[in-house]
Amino acid sequence: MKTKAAIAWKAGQPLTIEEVELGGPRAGEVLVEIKATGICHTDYYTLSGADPEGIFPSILGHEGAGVVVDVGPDVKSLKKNDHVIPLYTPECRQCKFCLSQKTNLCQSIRSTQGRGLMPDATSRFSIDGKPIYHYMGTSTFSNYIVVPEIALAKIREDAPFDKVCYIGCGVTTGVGAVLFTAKVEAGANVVVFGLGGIGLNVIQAARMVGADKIIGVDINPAREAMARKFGMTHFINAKEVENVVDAIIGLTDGGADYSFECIGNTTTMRQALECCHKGWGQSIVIGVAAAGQEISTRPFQLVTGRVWKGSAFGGARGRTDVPKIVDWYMDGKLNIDDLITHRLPLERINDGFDLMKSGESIRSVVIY
Ligand code: NAD
Ligand code: DAO
Ligand code: ZN
Repeated sequence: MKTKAAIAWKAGQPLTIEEVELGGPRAGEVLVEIKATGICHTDYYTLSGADPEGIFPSILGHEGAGVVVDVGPDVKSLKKNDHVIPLYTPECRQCKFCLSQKTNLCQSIRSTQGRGLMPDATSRFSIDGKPIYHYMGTSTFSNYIVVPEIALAKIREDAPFDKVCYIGCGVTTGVGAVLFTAKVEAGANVVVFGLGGIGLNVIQAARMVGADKIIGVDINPAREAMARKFGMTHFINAKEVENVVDAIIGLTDGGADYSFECIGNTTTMRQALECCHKGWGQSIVIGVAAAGQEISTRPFQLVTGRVWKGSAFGGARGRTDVPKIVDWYMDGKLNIDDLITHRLPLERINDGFDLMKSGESIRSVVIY
């Protein structure tokens, strides 16, 4: 069949809208009509050329929601017309990683996904017979996609696609980091570095679990009002204080119980660790730093009880946890609507990237 998609031909070039040939679902695969997709910082990271795993030409996008159109042989858990969110972190429930119950990093299709291919090592997308590569196993900048069954979360049918698509990455990454990775408890002091599409979701989850102080750090003062609306109690403009770590220690009687780095900057990663309370403070790295960068701190920071952790997709097991997060949104426990600042047709997807780069948008959503 044919599908309309935004193609990334080369790093650093705008996407172009094209008609693409899409092969049908094979064994264990599902054809999905994408109804809406968010544009995330990570799509920009790959498009910019900074991502060592970036492959071109490809169809980017990993934050979508849509409807099952067809299923291939052996698909058991999904049927035509089911509503789904594609998962860049699948959940096979059979691999060593899934069975460990210690991680959400299912590895069953990791090697082919990282090469822009389906599990049988071929691409379903082509133009004039030449392959166009998949991205993060999702490629939601295409109106129709083929995805392995294990990379789809089935969600309730009354959830609006143009809102819950954001659960495909940003919401789950921020909320999950608080609930599943850090397991923040009521009364804790929390610090969030970076008040963008991820950091604001960390803030709303910290409020949801009953955190005491929720301190936001950013260099963009325009982010303060939105962050306060989501639960931030104190704001630090990193450009206006002499020492961010000292400012946080002063506000928290010795340091944060939990900090979250939601920028992707190795300097703020160090600050996020060192602002944690001696003896127990935990710092969670969410931001993705540019290829080749390294983090550092004095080892005594760890000897004296601070803990450095990372979180991918919020530690969420996609098929199990994403439907629950959709329920929390539908029950009014999470605010997604106010974070979606712009809505665009696919033809204007490059404007969405510009809005992100200028800091004007929190989330732009493409509606098919
Ligand atoms: P964003 O651009 O929306 O937000 C980043 C925020 O950081 C902005 O408000 C910006 O003003 C602020 N900022 C930039 N430099 C700063 C500095 N030096 N000090 C303080 N604030 C600063 O980005 P986002 O969509 O929220 O993504 C944040 C990071 O999370 C990115 O690196 C992204 O790739 C990563 N990410 C990780 C995962 C994961 O699973 N770990 C998932 C999605 C995104
Ligand atoms: O299992 O080795 C692996 C890779 C897991 C990918 C997790 C990606 C999380 C960070 C990238 C940001 C996604 C938008
Ligand atoms: Zn697995």
